[in-house]
Amino acid sequence: MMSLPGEKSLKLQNRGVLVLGAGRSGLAAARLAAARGARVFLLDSAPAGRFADLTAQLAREGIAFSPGFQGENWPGEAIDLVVISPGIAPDSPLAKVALSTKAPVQGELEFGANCLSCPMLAITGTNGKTTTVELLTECLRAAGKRVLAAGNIGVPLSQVALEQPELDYLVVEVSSFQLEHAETFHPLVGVVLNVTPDHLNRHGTMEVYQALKLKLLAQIRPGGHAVYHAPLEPLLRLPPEVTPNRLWLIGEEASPGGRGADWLVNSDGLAQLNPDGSVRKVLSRASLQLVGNHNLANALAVVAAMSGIGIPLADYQAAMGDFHSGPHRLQLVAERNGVSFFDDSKATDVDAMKQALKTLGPTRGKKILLIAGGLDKGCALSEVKSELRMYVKEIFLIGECRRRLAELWGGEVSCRLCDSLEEAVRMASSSAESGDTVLLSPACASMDMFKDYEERGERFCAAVLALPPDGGGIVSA
Ligand code: UMA
Repeated sequence: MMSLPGEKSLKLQNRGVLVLGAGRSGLAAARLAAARGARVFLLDSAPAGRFADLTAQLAREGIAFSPGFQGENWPGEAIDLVVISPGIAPDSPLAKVALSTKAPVQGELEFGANCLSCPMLAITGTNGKTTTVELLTECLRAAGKRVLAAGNIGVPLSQVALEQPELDYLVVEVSSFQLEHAETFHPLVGVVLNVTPDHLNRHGTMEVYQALKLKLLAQIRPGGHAVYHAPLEPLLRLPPEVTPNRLWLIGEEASPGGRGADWLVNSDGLAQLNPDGSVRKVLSRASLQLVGNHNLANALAVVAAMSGIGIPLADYQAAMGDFHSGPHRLQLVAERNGVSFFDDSKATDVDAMKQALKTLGPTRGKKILLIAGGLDKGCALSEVKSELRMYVKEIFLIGECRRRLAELWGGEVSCRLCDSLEEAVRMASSSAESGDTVLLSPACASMDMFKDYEERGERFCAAVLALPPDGGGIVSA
């Protein structure tokens, strides 16, 4: 019997495939395995009622679905491969079911990738992944390449494999959850933008989280390119025949391991550092719509990745210049009586909040009224104290961890507790004076009060637009 993992085109005919989790990834993986002739079993621990007509629909597709599965052992037929959804934590009962089968386990991303033949450009990092994936996809498209974005951005790789579009490249957003099971995922280009504390409630320690992120670079295929934030260099061991592309950002002090970088964000914009130490300007800040050094670092990663695969800047420069980051990422929602309202609901960890304060703060002074809080993901929430002290006038706290945040941050800036996001918007707006900025940048997950960060951002925008117009009224951005 051949071994399944790692084969580029998995032969699944008549194999027993157990798929864990019936969300977007699990459903796509189950359908892909079924389409390739496997006997497919799909488990989910959520109650059957949540899946309405799905069980009958899946049965018609030849997939045996068991919702409400609460066991820790697989009681059924022989299994050759387990495919696990990213949301299933290693200590959960369903992960134990995987072990009980004794079959190899692949993450959904890995499984989907093994059923695809196009080269993959994979991007991970704590913050900026989605923006970078979108920007790289746009730039490739502008350069005439057939390309799609997939992975953590919302489209499972199994779905792409099922639809088999003709592609020159697939740009893949990769999360730390997906990297837990990804041993046979070998991208052509791997990008690690940054690694700061996040998801520690799942991974336990920063060391585990960091090692997962860096695993992406260790798995780049020969002849490939590694793009990474230069200070990560001492922690890396790149495979032979992989070209390093180290990114260096303005304001960073010591050089990594005494060595230089290859690409820079400096005060002018994006630049390349030649081996002789000379600097070649690539793009000016003024030529980009993206704002903030963190976004310039994302653009720099794209330039490095494009250079790695041999696409010249001239082929995509206009697309890069026109690119705006997506909704809920430091987006100006409205201006009202001289007060600006920014939606940064995507900031679900403390580093993202720091970036928002560092982007808006220096030009606005200590004039930010910050709305923060939600579900604590185990981030080091005290690490933003100096930015709060420098740029924030008052904080309005929402969600499950609001009292703890008030204790942590109350020594730096005055904090007020709010019962809802709408109340926080009203309170911040009545405290604000002309020239101030009301910023939603929660540093926390949203699931205690909302479906996801998008719903939180939409509710923020609606609350801003519903504010009474007093005097000047609201000018929508
Ligand atoms: N489930 C169980 N048992 C468990 C946990 C979950 O049965 O112990 C079931 C749930 O009942 C549910 C299903 O598993 O029916 C959900 O699976 P999932 O959580 O893996 O979610 P998917 O819908 O498959 O979406 C996943 C990613 N979700 C997570 O990683 C949590 C999506 O990323 C991704 O877009 C999608 O695959 C396609 O690749 C979302 C995310 O929040 C955006 N990612 C995290 C982040 O960005 O911070 C990592």
